[in-house]
Amino acid sequence: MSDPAAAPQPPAAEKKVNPKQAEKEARKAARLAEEKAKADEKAALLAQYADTFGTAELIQSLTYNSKTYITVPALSAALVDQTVLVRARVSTTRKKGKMAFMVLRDEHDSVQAMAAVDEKVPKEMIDFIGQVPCESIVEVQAHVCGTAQPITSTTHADIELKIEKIHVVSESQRTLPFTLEDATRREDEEGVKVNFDTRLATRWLDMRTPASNAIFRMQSRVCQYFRQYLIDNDFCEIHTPKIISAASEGGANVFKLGYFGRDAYLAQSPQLYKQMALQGDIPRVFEVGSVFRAENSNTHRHLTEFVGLDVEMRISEHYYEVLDVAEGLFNYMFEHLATHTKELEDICRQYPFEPLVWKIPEEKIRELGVGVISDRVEPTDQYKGRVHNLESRMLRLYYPDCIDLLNTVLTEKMSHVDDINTTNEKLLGKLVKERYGVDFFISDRFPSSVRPFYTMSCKDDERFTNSYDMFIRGEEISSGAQRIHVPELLLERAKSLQVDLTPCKDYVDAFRLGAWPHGGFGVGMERVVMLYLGLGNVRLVSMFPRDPQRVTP
Ligand code: AMO
Repeated sequence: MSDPAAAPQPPAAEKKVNPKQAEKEARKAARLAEEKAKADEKAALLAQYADTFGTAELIQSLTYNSKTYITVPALSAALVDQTVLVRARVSTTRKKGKMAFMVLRDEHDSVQAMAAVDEKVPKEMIDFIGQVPCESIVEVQAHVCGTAQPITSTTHADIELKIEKIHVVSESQRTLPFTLEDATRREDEEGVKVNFDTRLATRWLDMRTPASNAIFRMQSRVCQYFRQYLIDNDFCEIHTPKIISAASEGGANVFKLGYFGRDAYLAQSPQLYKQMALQGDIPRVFEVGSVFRAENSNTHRHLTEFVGLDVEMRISEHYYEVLDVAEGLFNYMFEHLATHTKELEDICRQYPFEPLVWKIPEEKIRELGVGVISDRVEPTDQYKGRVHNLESRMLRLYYPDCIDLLNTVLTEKMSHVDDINTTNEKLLGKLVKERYGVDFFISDRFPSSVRPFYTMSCKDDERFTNSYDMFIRGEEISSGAQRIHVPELLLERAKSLQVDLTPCKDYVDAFRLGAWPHGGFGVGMERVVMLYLGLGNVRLVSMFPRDPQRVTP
């Protein structure tokens, strides 16, 4: 067959030139050439100013300690008339005639920066400043000036920066997913509000709002004070595995993973391991670590991954020894958290809340006949309210008495061994606040039916256990108990609750080589932060929350 491509082609017809078309093309070419010339001229001009303004050279570890920076928070009137080098975020920028203004911010603080055309500042620099996208990071060399009138829109009211040089270190996208102004608005304020999912999708932007930023600083403090108090009280920090071979809390709420051809699970709590650690002769242990719960609970207080603050310790005689530590710990934590007034104000401005009351007023103790355990004063209070001592004054109520208190308002009365649901828990918190004036309380002697297999029963009544929960503003933040340290008793109790301990043989065996009597508790870190701050959703205090609907970002 012949190749059609190789076949001789007829000569191409002479192309007719359309004079109108040619003229149009020539005009276009001239326009493009003119534009290019202008761009080249501008580029040449900008290159000439490269040292004064423009895009900063990529930071790539070429120099080291070659410049001295000052942060926006560290600026002050003491620096007036000095030249400073600041790297900060651009909050706003605006050009006004031959002048340009910017608000630069970093952390809690902001400062006004300005430039005006003069012999050192070309008009091009004013244009440049006017078009830097908000949220970009810039590096500014500036002269610090005092202000004649206080500047009310920035935290530094008495100083202003006169920009000498400005370079963009990292330019922000011009369109933001939301404005910080909108995301800072209180629920009851007029104006646009930002949907919470939208905020979570760009958490790094949301965290630039004062309240969100302060929440994560408070979260850090909660962990810091937790650690500090326990270390000061002879506790030793431990790290238990998060990949384990059997469910730690029993039940079905456990994430299963493939593990080299067999099944493994994500730890639902460090429970079994913190107890085993004690049997290795460390008398008091604690852990701050991730905890995983495969609970399909789409509520304001459930996460599938949260931070567990866990404590376990030897006891000599009574689980009250653990509660005394818990009280000391929370008292220390709350007292120290209250000192962070700047953060608390930032949070309160967007999410108004009442400060937490965790100590019963002394007059209430006398008036109600609240018992004082350390002074062996028995309660005459109708609900047998007790405190450890007159200094700590944190309320303890037996579970059955909580039911009695609830029954004063419930139409459908509960029995002493019924489980208190979330709604009634809230109601109980309200009743306790009304009667005892506190937002924090401990309830002890929970019914056996609602506690895990490792919980020690009450000697006087097997229907109840040596266990407790702690509540803030009517919501659980912690639970714990005296544990069973006798293997046979542990197996017996597990059997009666239909929990198979075969996969936890090592745990049971840990009590066969001489076991210390012990107890402890586990605290949900996010719950503490949320409820201390009176917030309505645990996702506000979890930086990148994990719930049944969310595994990104
Ligand atoms: P518990 O299961 O009650 O007890 O958990 C202890 C505390 O952890 C918090 N918490 C949660 N926080 C966020 N999302 C969740 N899904 C979630 N589930 C629980 C609560 C709770 O009080 N091993 C025992 C503790 C112990 O006895 O030491 C345990 O894990 O604040």
